[in-house]
Amino acid sequence: MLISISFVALACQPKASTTVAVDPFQYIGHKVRLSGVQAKTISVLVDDACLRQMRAAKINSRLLESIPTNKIQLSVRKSPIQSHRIEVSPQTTQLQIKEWANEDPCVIGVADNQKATTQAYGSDPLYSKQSHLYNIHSAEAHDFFFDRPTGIKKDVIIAFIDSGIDLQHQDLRSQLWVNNDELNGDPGIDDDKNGFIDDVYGYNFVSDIGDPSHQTINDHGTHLTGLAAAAINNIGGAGVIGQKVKIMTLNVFGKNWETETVYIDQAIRYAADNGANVINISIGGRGPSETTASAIVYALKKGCVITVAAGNTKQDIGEDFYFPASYAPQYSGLISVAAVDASLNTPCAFTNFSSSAVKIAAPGCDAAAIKSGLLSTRLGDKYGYKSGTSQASAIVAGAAALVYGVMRDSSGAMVQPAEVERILTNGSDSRSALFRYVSGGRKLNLMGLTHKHLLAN
Ligand SMILES: [Ca+2]
Ligand SMILES: [Ca+2]
Repeated sequence: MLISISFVALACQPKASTTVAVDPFQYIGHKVRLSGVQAKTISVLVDDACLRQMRAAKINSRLLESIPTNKIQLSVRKSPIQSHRIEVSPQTTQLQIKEWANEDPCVIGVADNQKATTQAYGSDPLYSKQSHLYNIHSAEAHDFFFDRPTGIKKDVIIAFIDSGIDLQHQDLRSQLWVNNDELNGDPGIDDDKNGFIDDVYGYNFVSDIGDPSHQTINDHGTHLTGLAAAAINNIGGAGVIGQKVKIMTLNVFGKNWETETVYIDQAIRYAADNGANVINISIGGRGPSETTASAIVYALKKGCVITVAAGNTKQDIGEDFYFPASYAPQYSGLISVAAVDASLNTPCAFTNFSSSAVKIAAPGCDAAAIKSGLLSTRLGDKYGYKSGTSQASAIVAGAAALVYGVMRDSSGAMVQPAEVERILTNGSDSRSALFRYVSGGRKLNLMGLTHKHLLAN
């Protein structure tokens, strides 16, 4: 019995190292915690019992006079101390609030009334494992792109020129671009007369069929699509732009594991002609293709931003031509992307590089993750890890869509791809460890786009 009592007593003894939670106002003694920035509202901490006594004695509190009386519900709440909101006005300046707070016995303290954003962003169960989203400060930037009056209002269309997609994937189904004329039209007929039969969700240029689904187990396209645009706040993971986005799938591999540039050309022109705003090409090869360059120019002139993977062959693409990324310096709006580690911010071991021909870097591997990959959607309604400059490019495609959407919906003017490139690169971090790999050592940072006021407010 004694023993058990002593145990209980011991358990209740705070250890020497235990941290006691300290109320900043009660223990440190500074009543006023205002940063001095022009906040429109201030949070006032009030001792309700004190205020009740003051009121009973008909003593006025100068500070609390600025709060409507019915807003202060004395003694109905459990906590004897409550925060109240005061609006700063020409009559109630920060200086006055400071003075009044110091002289008022019922006011325990005043502090900035800070903005906070909903943490519902990234409520997707796999979100916490998507290190690349943390790396680019996706959650912090969410409010800027979606929750302000100047945020994105209409869907931005991203075309993926790739190996296809899992059209049934639960995290992608809601994100598909749909050609309604074909959806509601007749099978075997080119209902919208765009030159392609049954192109409901995109097209398969190799097999010449409307269905762009994967025809091999190479689910490269599904992984990239999820990185850029998986639906947010549902199941699975989230894309860089998880809402206000539609995915057009342009399959240029068909049943093969390799493709030819002619299919890429066709797909680029299809995207430009059928409303894509951003085109991602996470494909690479050795030689130049002037027909592809021509298609690129066509799409850029039609207002499409194009993101391309720098390649995974550890080469300097400013010295040795790599298709199509080495075209990037010639065309503003054609954005070549190298890969960095999402946890370490160092170049991924495989990444191509160039201080002149690579325009930006983004997460493409993660030393701390399974297979050093990034977590995204996979064929068969699954999720899994893959790495590559392909992945980095898809992430920049998502970021380009965010920038494009804000520019288009806040100005109403036609968005110039060169402007999107300028904003993405100027808003990026500059890292000296990346100077040899990327022009300016630039690494994608969505918060940089908001902090540097690159986009219209
Ligand atoms: Ca058609
Ligand atoms: Ca999701």
